[in-house]
Amino acid sequence: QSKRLAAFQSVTSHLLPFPNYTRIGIGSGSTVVYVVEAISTLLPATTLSTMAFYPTGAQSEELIEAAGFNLQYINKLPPGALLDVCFDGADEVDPALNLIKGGGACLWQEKIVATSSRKFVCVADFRKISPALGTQWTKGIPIEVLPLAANRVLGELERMGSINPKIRPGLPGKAGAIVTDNGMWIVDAPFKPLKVEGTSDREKGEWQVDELADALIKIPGVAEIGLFYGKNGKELREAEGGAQKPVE
Ligand code: DER
Repeated sequence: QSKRLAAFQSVTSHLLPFPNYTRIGIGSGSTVVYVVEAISTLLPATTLSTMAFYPTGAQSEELIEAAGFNLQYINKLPPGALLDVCFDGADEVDPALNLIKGGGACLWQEKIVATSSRKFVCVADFRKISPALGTQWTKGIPIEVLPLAANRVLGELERMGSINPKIRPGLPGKAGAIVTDNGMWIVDAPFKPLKVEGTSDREKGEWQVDELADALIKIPGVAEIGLFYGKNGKELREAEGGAQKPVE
């Protein structure tokens, strides 16, 4: 199982050798289930008892509790304090380790925890590797929006060249849109595959990843976007102690 192997490799490389780590971020999705299994399996109880685990949403919180780990919350951190490491999955990874995240609709808290960590470990098996974001993950860039503004955001996205952006519908049995852990909606915005290098051609709707990230976050009504470590990577590297780009 390639997700499980990737998870065990990541914990072996980025947590097992550092028993002095005390604050661990746990992402959302199916791969991170194996990360928690790997932590439970590989770390001795004495080490685990010295660690606190920080969730990125309801599923992540349940995972931490079910594993019997010490559950803590990011708002309890002293201002300026950082987590030692954060493990999370991704929907797509480009050659520069820019990520599309948000397939699980947890991107807002995921980005808060990821950018509050000294090191961000993206656990993604071969299926997520892509020559350009938007090539393999064609559902669109997940964007967390205020429900009131959702239609305004759709219009702005189309103006920016998004192809048929949509409000993410609820799952069977839930009429209406998906509601996130933060009471928001998700808009999925497909764009042409994103360039890592070069500049955008906005007329043609051909975007460079950092420039698109900067443009999307400015749309009124947008709370957070599911593009990680383009521009954010640069900001993270510059922030004191901020996480480097994803290491895996
Ligand atoms: O929503 C997210 O960003 C999650 O990390 C998720 O997309 C990862 O997906 P997975 O279930 O393939 O691990």
